[in-house]
Amino acid sequence: MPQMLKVTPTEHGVRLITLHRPEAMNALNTQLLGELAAELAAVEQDPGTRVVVLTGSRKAFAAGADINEMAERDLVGILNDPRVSHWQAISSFSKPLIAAVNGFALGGGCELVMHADIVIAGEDARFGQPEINLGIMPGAGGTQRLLRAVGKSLAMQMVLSGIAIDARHAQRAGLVSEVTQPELTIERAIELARLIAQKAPLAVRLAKEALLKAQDTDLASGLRFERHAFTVLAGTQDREEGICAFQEKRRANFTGQ
Ligand code: DAK
Repeated sequence: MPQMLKVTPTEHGVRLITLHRPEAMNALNTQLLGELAAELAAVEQDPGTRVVVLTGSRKAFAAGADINEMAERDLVGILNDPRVSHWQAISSFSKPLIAAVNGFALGGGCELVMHADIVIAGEDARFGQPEINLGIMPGAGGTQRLLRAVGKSLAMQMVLSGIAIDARHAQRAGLVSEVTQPELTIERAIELARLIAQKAPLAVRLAKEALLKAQDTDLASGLRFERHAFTVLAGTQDREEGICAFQEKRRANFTGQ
């Protein structure tokens, strides 16, 4: 049973996972990251859960790695850090992941946001990579994913100065897709998740993979992957169902076959 997560049973194909470590602004210690990695691994095996919404509290999505825990680690501890494998497990999650962000998303918290496929933010959300203030730098993909998300100049500004940006700025820069009133962030993320959960699962999965490829491959290889994925989907029952439903003017009933 997770202790630092609240997990809402799957409804309409959507599972809501809430980071719950209120006494420390959801700082990501080894236990919390481990519970999250394990929960996502369980969702991966559950055909009934098609989309995950990940959120924190109104005050903080997550204020970064747990600084007190970091203080206890020396170089050997860092080299054998169990958090590395937890981060890897989180980054290999293949179903759609939507982050609903309110309050602070700092350091590892901002990096966790960037593991999500879609980010919905409350107006009061703040995104930042303040590691430089601790004499370190981002270590869970922050330099690589932030630059790809917001471009070189803003990524450099955020990582080198440690200054956070607000939700509107994050949206203009491409880190966030929609900004809502803070009390509506989770509701909007769930609405979007339910919509995606109704689509053909194989198409969703391959489309996600193809879009992620675009971030780390050259155009020719990306186009080859897209062509291949498109061809794979041509042989699915869900493609037949989607086209039939359109022609028969009814809603498609996708099965993942
Ligand atoms: N760690 C531990 N405790 C934290 C924390 C954190 N990151 N952030 C907040 N807290 C705790 C505070 O210590 C305080 O605890 P008490 O004093 O009440 O016991 C409580 O949460 C409430 O915080 P504040 O009193 O500070 O609340 P404020 O509203 O005044 O300020 C704040 C909120 C979020 C602006 C502030 O707490 C803050 O600046 N927090 C630190 C933010 C930060 O520097 N984050 C970056 C951490 S470095 C790795 C991958 C990634 C990373 C590391 C390793 N590997 C793959 C190995 C990532 C590194 C980081 O994220």
